[in-house]
Amino acid sequence: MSQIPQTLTHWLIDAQRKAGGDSVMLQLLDDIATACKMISHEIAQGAMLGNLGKAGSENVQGEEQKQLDVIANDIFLAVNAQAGHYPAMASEELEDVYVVDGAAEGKYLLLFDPLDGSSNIDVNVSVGSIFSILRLPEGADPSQAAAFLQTGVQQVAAGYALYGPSTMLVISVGQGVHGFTLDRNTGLFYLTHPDMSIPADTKEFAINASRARFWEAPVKRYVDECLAGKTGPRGRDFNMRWIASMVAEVHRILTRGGLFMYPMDAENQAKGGKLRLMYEANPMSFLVEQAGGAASTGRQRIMDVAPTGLHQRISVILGSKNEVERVASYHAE
Ligand code: AHM
Ligand code: MG
Repeated sequence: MSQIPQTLTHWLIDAQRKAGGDSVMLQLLDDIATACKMISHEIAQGAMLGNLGKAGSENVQGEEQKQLDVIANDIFLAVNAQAGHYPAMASEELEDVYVVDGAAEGKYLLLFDPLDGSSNIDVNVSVGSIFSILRLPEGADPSQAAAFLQTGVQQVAAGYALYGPSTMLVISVGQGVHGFTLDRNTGLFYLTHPDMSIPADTKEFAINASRARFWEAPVKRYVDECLAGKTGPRGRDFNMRWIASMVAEVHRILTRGGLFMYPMDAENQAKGGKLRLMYEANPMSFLVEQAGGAASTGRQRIMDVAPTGLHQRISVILGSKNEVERVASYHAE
């Protein structure tokens, strides 16, 4: 009999057998996978479905919504509401908590960014979806944002879908990071990247250099030292990348290492940073740490930050451990 790669469903069954307990996590991740497949289809059809372009509305952050932001958000809500495991969800695209009808018994909370990097959609560059699953705290009211305001270390699962040349789902339930690739013919995700791990050292970093004039001194120092190359204090040449799609950047780092920074800068300081803690920074930090990397604000571990708001923003420095620690040490000096 010829060997076929393991499907996501079989991998989840295996993982549940090893962990013991009920099959709820299996169902939750299976639903996430379904939502991501549907979004992948919408994106892949691009202009043919008439989905590109602006939606003519703004989200809670005052950012212009693309049609696909709205479509992806609707798909995430509808698919993940069905099984009744989430009494409430929160999304980048919704100001308030979304209460799910008929799911009062649900024990989990879902946070997501349905379409991250959406400025890339119209130019046919990779985008993604990011999700974070939390337990509903005992006695908490799921309709209140307070129920969601848990530190990143309390996440029970997190992951992303990358809609790139191929669609991938990368997840962690706290036992390593595993990547699955969508086969468009069978509609199944297959395990293609088991046990993804981030090398501690790297010669590649990612930052939006157009913001250099706003950076704080430690970030400026780090980047200057990288740019100085072989003859500078680092004694080696560095390569730079910027896709403007965090999912694609984190995926590259999980594949071959690297450092990603969207640090605090003078222009974003009043907002707390650019990226959102609850559905961008925390789930990505969970994956990065599970893969042996590190994730810091520059001043503290991201997953230890006590959240104060659903849409709170934060400084993000993540990836290869030794480089994250170096940037953090520059902040400490
Ligand atoms: P979004 O959630 O509105 O798409 O914004 C998040 C994205 C990240 O994916 C990416 O790292 C960053 O914004 C890019 O920002 P910039 O346009 O400043 O380069
Ligand atoms: Mg986003």
